[in-house]
Amino acid sequence: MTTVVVLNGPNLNLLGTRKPEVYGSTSLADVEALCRTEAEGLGLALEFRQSNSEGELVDWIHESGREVKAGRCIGAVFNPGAYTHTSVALHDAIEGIELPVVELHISNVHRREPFRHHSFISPVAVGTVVGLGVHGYPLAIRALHRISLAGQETAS
Ligand code: CA2
Repeated sequence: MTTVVVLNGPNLNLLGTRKPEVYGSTSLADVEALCRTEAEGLGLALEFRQSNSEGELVDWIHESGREVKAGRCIGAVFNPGAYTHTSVALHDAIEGIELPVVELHISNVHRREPFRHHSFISPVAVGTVVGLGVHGYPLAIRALHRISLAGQETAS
């Protein structure tokens, strides 16, 4: 079965425990359940991961990119957390392995502090979902699925 990957960066394991005014009260386990329902409805398997380590996220991006090349994965929905605004390494990993990524943010980063307005990920993402809360995750999965189907049409 073809897989869709959902990667979450630092501190997203705290989702639902603090800052509900910014991130809502849904836990990361609830987000995983939302994603699984969406993926299964599209006939996809779900690989859902979270890490507080930049290097581990780089490794998962490489692994996902290789799976896409092998035709076993359609790409990744990626909430890089605060690494969005700092990480050249994550930018280079996505670009280097040519992983189709939909960048996702739960909050509307453009309405927040100026340091959240710049993303190192957006220039190497196929698209972004921003500020729609946790319901952005299933939308992003759906978008990746559409994009992968469109790619298959142009490839044949
Ligand atoms: O809005 C988003 O999804 C963010 O990627 C979340 C990051 C933040 O640094 C980005 O600017 C925007 C932070 C994730 C931390 O999540 C927490 C959840 C609950 C309590 C504390 C942190």
